[in-house]
Amino acid sequence: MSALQQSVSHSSFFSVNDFPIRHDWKSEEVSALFALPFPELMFKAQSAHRSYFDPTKIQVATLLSIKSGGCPEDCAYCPQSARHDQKIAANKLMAVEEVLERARAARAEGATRFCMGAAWRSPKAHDLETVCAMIEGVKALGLETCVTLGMLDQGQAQRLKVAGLDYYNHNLDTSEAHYEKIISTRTYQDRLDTLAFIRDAGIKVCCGGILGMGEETSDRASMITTLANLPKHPESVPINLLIRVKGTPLEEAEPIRPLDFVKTVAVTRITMPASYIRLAAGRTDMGEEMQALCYLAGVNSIFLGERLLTCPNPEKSQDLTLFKQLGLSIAPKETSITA
Ligand code: SAM
Ligand code: DTB
Ligand code: SF4
Repeated sequence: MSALQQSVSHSSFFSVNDFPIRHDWKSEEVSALFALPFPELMFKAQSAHRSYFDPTKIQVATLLSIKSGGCPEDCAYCPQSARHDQKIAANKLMAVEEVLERARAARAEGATRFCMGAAWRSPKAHDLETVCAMIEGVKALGLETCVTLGMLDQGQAQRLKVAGLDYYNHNLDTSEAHYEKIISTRTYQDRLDTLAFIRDAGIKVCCGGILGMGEETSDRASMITTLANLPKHPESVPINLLIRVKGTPLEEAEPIRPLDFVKTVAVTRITMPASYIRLAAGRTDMGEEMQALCYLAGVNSIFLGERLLTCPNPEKSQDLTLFKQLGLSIAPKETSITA
């Protein structure tokens, strides 16, 4: 038993040996998890969660949009695309010192990871250098760094590693089959290539998707199977609930049923037991009960702070009140066996 496991004081009937890290998931097997009776699914997910983590500890990250709007891509969910009606106004890349000021404030509020997002198809060379200066400055404050800048080539991934980047966020967003209904300006394979460059450069991977974009259960199973069968599981898996932003092609999308969302979290937890699962966008449309069920199903990370990139997030005080009600607390850095 590792020192970390010995230090975990929560009760668990299971150990990591009961939930080995696997990369050979069959899509029928993942679909069968979705079909389990809800109590069985939740028991399995909680058992997996407790084998690797203290279920009372929630990692918190802060998100900052360092360059908003004017994006040339056509992602149907995104208010930052220049191709949709009522788009977000395009602005310039923030100055390094302004970003560091925001990072200092986030650190003072208890964040351990600072994530910076830019509405780009892929970064231009001079912009990448500015982002590298931001990464160096944020790291010097003692925070973990994460950026999401769009597609990368091998050299760009290596440059970010040299700057000291900890995590890169790049989502698959949905299944390969459903993908063509959502984005036409880059392919699923483009995304997988970027993920491979990030991994090969030695940067930790943050990769997940969005639920509620008109996909079927089989699409959710397929996306999870692809993620779980990557050569290494993403260290962070953000599960976003679609924010149906006015003026985007998905503004009228049929919402996912709340329990189907919870089930998807549970299947993600079972198949990638050692990864952080982040309940990312869309929490302003969830009640406390749904968020509590997500924590029970294996969520152990959220964005804290009243803004995501361009959309609202719950008030910090609201999240802390819910934590108190549920007996949850903010996790210190690096509490998983693999992260
Ligand atoms: N431009 C970069 C890219 O696409 O990789 C980085 C920023 S992009 C906004 C990051 C992620 O935010 C997307 O991959 C998507 O999963 C999520 N996202 C964007 N708009 C969303 C929405 N309306 N609802 C939920 N998630 C959303
Ligand atoms: C992720 O999967 N979700 C975050 C983060 N990665 C960068 C972004 C959510 C964005 C929600 C829409 C907005 O605020 O513009
Ligand atoms: Fe651009 Fe990223 Fe939004 Fe797609 S998700 S339109 S790439 S900012």
